[in-house]
Amino acid sequence: SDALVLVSDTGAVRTLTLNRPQALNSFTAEMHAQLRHALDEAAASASVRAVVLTGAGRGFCAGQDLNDPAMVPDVQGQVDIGAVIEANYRPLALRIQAMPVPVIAMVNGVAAGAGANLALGCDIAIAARSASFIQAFSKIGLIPDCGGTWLLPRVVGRARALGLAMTGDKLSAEAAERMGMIWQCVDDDQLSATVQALAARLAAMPSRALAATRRTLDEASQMTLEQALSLEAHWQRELGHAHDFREGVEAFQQKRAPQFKDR
Ligand code: T3D
Repeated sequence: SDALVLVSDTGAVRTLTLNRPQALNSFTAEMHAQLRHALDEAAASASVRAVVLTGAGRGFCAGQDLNDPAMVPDVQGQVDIGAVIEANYRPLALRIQAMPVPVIAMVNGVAAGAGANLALGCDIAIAARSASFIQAFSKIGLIPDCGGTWLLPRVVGRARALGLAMTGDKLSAEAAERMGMIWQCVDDDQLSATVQALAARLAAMPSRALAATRRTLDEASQMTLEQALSLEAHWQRELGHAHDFREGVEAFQQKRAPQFKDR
């Protein structure tokens, strides 16, 4: 297929596959545009209740395509990377944080630069044992982007964030699991089944509450306890008026499986 992002559904789980395997699924402007479109479509489809993001071939995503025309210096020898960031990486990171359903990164291979932070920005990252994570930015004179400066210290703490970002060293999936950077590392031949099973489980859960959980955790990390308690009260009030809460309690009382539908 010529598509740079492949879209496929299994039940309520939508899988988006970055599809430039010859360049380890590194980002061109066109792949960014297709991914934005695919995320918007998934967000707007009531039948989609979980999204899996993965890569075709042996890599997950190698970050910015360093051969993209946008990377070619102008006559002054300069590249406007700021424009690329504003046009492409900012909207991508914000879209993922705003998804109304859980987003799982299925890290099938190397995740470098913005590709690593794309994986970390998902709600849950599960990596194949042969996969790896590289904060490659420092090697080309940049800082972590695609939300990396915000995400990394939160997920691994300042010391490890700085160590990873300054050295640009490759971190194995096992080491990433040990330091709490990802949810789980699994054997390569178990990756797809593990992720699809988890995605199907999450798809059957109350989507609106899951999305509110992500949002509240992210916002509360900047707050005082009092502010976080107010934010919790706000969301519990909202969710308490919704179908899924009534359904969850009723199903518990009736000892049956709940049928959630809010999104
Ligand atoms: O606009 C901006 O620049 C700002 C945005 C910044 C965001 C960023 O993501 S900056 C960081 C950019 N990414 C990198 O610096 C990573 C570059 N890639 C690598 O260091 C290595 O490829 C890997 C460590 C990821 C994997 O190494 P390895 O040995 O497994 O594979 P390889 O042979 O290096 O790569 C395979 C092919 O993919 C190769 O092409 P070829 O020679 O077979 O035709 C390679 O050139 C290509 N490739 C890999 N990464 C990129 C890429 N092509 C373009 N851009 C890439 N980022």
